Amino acid sequence: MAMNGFSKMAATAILLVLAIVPAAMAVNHTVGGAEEWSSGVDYTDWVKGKTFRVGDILEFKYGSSHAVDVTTKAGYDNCDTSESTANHFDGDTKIELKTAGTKYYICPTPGHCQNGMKLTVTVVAASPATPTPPSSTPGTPPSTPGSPPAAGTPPSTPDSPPPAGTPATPTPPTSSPPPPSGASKGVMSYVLVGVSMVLGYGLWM
Ligand SMILES: [Cu+2]
Repeated sequence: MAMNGFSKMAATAILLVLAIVPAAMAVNHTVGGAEEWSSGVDYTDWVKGKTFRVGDILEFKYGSSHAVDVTTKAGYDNCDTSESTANHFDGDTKIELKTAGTKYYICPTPGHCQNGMKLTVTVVAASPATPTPPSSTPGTPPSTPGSPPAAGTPPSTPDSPPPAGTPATPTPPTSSPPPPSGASKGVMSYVLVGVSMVLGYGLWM
């Protein structure tokens, strides 16, 4: 039953790593790139080719003549500030994209929105699955690369593990290329893998 404990430990380490990766992929988008949030920038052009996911950040950087209004489609289309649901004017506004859907932002300074200082982005689900276009049906499940081993099945263990109580039975595993000299060494390698993954996780953070 010792093998079970070790494989559980390794599986836990793997799950920890897998759980961290998507969180690390949240992106901070500086609106307008180097041109930031200002007059004379084509924001429909800036949006092209970019993917905005739930959890990403839109960062608006701008001078004191500008501001950011969160608005509706009507507010965006008509540059109508009476539609605004929030107003930011601190010069460095970070807006987290909390839900999927289409978002609308305009500069409320008179004339700026009409001259193109307006932004709309389509936010998609957080999972890094297939980048589906916004209008298609969001029914495709996230595609996992390959087929992961079933839970509880330790990777590359000997087909017939030694019975508990006889630790020194030299049965080399058939699936791993370099056969260790004993079953106990095989167990030790699993411990080392598990420990190094946990250590790597710790260093990574
Ligand atoms: Cu402006």
